[in-house]
Amino acid sequence: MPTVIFSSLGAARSRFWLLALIAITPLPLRAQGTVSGQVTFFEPASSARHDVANAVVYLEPASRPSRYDRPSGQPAAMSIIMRDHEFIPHVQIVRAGGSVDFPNQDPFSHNVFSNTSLGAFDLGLYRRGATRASTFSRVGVYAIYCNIHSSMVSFVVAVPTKAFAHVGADGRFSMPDVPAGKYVLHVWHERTPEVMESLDVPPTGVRALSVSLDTRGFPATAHLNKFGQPYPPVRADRY
Ligand SMILES: [Cu+2]
Repeated sequence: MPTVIFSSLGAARSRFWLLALIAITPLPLRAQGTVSGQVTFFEPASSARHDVANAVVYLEPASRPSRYDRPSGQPAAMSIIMRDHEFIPHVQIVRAGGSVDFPNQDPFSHNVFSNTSLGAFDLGLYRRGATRASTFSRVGVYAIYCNIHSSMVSFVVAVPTKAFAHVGADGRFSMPDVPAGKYVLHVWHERTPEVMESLDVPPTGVRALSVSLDTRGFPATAHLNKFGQPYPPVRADRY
């Protein structure tokens, strides 16, 4: 009865794989809920900039990072494209330790550098079609510029958690599947000091958080080039 033998072997194998699958499937350690809310600016209407979508929110675990917060598997490939003399997107979020590609899609050369104390880097000057990458090991905000074009500005926000979100154009944000626990809520925007608030997340999550960012003290100063000098005046005959 070879057929019977084979089918029972097959059934046994199926059971084995089913049990193996159950054994390796990570079960949620804690109940998870959504943390959502709204970011608004506290600023005079006359100078309102309507750039709340450049804000970033994330939840830093108040104690040691849990299994939930540790990076697992291949990190997502993040990019900031250089096109039309701009870094796109203006703000990118990456898990700390992850890297970001900077492809140049303009028909002329760009540079990518950061002078941040978190980890300064300079990717050099490179042409259309070329891509270089940088790794963002430490948690924090990295201001990134091009040494040729002073108008090119972007920010990489390296976060220590899976719970992060870009804020929408209406100021709303939502972070799903956040395990219950104690966190520090970080809200960052380039025109304000970073806001940090303790937040207890119950198993049902937290809705309708409200965060107001005070942009009134924002110093509108020009950034320096990679040598720490002011940019030379732009010449019309040069890219
Ligand atoms: Cu450039």
